[in-house]
Amino acid sequence: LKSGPAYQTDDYYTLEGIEQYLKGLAKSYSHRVSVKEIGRSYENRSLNTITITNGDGRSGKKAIFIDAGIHAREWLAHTTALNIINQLVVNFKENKELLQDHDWIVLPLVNPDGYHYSRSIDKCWRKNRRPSSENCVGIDLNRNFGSGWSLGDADSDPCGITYMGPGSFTEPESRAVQGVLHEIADAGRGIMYISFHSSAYEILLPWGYKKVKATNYKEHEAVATAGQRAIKKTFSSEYIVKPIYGMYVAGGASSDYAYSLGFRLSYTWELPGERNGSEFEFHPPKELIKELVNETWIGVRAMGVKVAEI
Ligand code: ING
Ligand code: ZN
Repeated sequence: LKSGPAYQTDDYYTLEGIEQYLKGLAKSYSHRVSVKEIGRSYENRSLNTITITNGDGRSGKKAIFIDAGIHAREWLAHTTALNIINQLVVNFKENKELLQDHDWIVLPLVNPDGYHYSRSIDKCWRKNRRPSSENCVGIDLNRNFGSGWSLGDADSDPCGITYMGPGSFTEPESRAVQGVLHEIADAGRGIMYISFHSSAYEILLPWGYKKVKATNYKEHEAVATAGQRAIKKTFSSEYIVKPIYGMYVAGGASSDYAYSLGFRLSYTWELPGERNGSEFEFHPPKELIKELVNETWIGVRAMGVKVAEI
């Protein structure tokens, strides 16, 4: 067996680096892994998912869908998703129980145009890169989904940082996510959705567009708490588990949409923005990448184990 590309922890990935990493894995582990283009961004970049199985050929397993980088500046999110892929593919032996009854599908880069812009021009860019008016650019993809679109904290000003767009699903990137979520949910396979953001150290539960708890809120809480506890035990970091609306009411978010489609569990995961009291918000120093992504993996893994029990 050839060994595939190693996950890089010494720096943030470039766009090309991410694509090469995914394609390299699909080549080296073709019996367990496949990469698929699910759409293209406004600037015509590929949006690639990687589907990870245990290679037993059983189809129709429940699927855990993870995405990252809806917001361009949240660099830790992209690399956290890549580490999860690495754990499931390269460290397969240690983690294969997680793939026994579930496939994992990961979209590590929802907003490649924004990420490119954030890496090269404006570090704090959040939205996509489609012109939104004569003078402004960008739609907030996490306000552009079709669940409670335009409600609450969603800006109708095209120049605003949380601009919701001219309608729901007007953006190629949110439409691509909609497509995969639909495909999984319609096949009755949607067990868990996690969307990575930063930087509030929180695991957020539905709903976000209204002040109502998910009907299976207890179950959501039980699975999230498994992650929270595992992280606390290993790293002593303290995540908060709460409904999205406990932070602020906002419509058009991806995790509300996934839940509305029938994903049994749906989370927005806010990664850490500080360590040992020093704040880095969206851009942790490179030296911290390894520790931070490993911390999150401990939590995601514990949630995967818990989901296998339900
Ligand atoms: N946070 C999310 C945001 O889009 C959120 C929080 C999630 C709001 C779901 C509404 C619904 O604002 C970050 N960090 O982007
Ligand atoms: Zn975000």
